[in-house]
Amino acid sequence: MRTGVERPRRTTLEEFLSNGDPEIAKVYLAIAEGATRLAGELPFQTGMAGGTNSSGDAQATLDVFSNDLFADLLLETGVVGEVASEEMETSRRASGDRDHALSVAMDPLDGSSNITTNSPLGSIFGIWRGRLPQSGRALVSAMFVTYGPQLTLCFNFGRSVCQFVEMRAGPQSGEFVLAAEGIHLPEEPEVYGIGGDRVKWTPRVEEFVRSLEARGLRLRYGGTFIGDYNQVLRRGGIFAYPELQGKPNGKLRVLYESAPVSFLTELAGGSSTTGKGSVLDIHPKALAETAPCYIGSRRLVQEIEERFSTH
Ligand code: AFP
Repeated sequence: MRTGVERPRRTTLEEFLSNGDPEIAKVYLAIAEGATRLAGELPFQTGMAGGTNSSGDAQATLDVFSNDLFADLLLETGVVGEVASEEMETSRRASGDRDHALSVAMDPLDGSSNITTNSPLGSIFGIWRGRLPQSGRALVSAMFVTYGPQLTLCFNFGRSVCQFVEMRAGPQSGEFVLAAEGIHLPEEPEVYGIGGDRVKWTPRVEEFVRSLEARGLRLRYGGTFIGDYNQVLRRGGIFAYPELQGKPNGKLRVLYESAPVSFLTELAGGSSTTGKGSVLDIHPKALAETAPCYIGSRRLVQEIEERFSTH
């Protein structure tokens, strides 16, 4: 079918990255290749693998597939010395002395309980120089992938947060092309998404959420961090996986999930907190360490800290 609309050629990921750090470019391109291959596997891999990951979550076959796919592609770049993953107990390392190489911490498939329902999925990558674990402040770069109606990559290029989308038709079909750069998280909040069972929220979290509702923010929660967070990034508001009763450190892993996303959030003009200070200031002692996180529009994040300091 002809659309009748003139579609100008758009900047490809390779062209765009050729103006930046060549090592980071190799990592980003490896992730882009993995994302395309993983998206192609979605209709085929729908079962459970039978094992559990480092946090005790049941693994889907796609969790195992995506972990091996991205770990292999990243180590094959020759610039990555260590890959740590939510799906592995210990990190995988390249041979030789690679202490000053790049290290990548990843959640290769975020939201795997959404595979069977065809809801958005994600992948998250934090890139550091030197051995892991390190704090989010030491991040060099970060990227996340959304597998939704569109396959997108969101990452920092220097201090600019950019989005690329995979074309599925037309002369650039199969290529990632520039969709947005200099993304700014709107200060005026529109949406919120808070994880965990509401009955387990602490009174101060419950009170904060009630105040968001009273201000007319719209609830957006689908159970995939990246899908829910991406709405906050583009529409303004807050995503949280809060402290829970009996689970004061929440659920999300600092290295694999909350630090990379907090890093991109700050570059986009937003901020993050654990309730006491920025997620980026946590120095995790273990790869799979968790912490509560509240990420989004700067004013709401500051409000959380103010409310929690008196509560
Ligand atoms: P799964 O990968 O097991 O689906 O977990 C996804 C996740 O880590 C994160 O993406 C969500 O924000 C969070 O869990 C949802 O958890 P709750 O169901 O407890 O809200």
